[in-house]
Amino acid sequence: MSGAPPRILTIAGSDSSGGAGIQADIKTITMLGGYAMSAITAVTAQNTRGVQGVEVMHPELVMDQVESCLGDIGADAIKIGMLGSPQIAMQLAERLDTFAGPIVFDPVMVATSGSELASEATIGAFGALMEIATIVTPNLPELAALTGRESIADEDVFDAARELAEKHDTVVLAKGGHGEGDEVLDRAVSSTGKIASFGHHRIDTRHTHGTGCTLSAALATFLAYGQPTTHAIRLARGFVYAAIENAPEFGEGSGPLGHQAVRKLG
Ligand code: PXL
Repeated sequence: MSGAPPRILTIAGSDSSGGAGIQADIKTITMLGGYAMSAITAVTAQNTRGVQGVEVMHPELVMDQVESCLGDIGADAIKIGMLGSPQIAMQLAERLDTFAGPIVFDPVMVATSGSELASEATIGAFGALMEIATIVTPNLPELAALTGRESIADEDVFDAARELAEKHDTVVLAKGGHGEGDEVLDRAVSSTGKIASFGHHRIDTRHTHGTGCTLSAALATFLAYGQPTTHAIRLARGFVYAAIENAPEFGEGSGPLGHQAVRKLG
């Protein structure tokens, strides 16, 4: 008999098309050998073209799901994605303040298809979650929004990430997928000023729906295994890269990744 798998709780929205959100998280965690649990914050009717409908869960039901998981099975790491409402964000920040394991917070604002997934009020509550997060994983537009910038020039990414890391005493992984050029460059900054860069060749594809969810879920899983942060980032990026390479090319818009086809990382 093998040892018990690491337990990962994902708190995120449901994507009916299976490419992002809870569905991407569960596929990722499972493919990496983890045990996946979920607390659903919102249900979206969605496909590769966009979001056709959203219903946000009552905060009490979100908290009940979290409690049901943590109070019985327990978790070695938590991933937080789409939040649905400022009430959900605030109640989670309060409840998870005492969680002992790593917390990965993906500050989701907009879907790859361009549909909005967080209101201004919800984004206003992100600060409380960054406070309790071990690592925050904004893409470039999210990093700009969280640091009060219109947009972000390549040479300002480290400064903006450092600003956020120091303010909330967390690690910020600024993802470069929305940047330009043949290389995707992700940059990490800790609150103590440690920096690291992670680059790989940009795959020319429209099938990137759920890349952010997949990265943060993989990161939570590797941290749950006890991997040090920079190595967990490296491994998580390898999983996303391989899942993009294996995308099934479904749908007419921004298609899902091929989580199920990943056999080896990188
Ligand atoms: O990748 C961001 C994201 C998060 N959560 C849900 C989503 C998406 C993107 O589509 O659908 C539910």
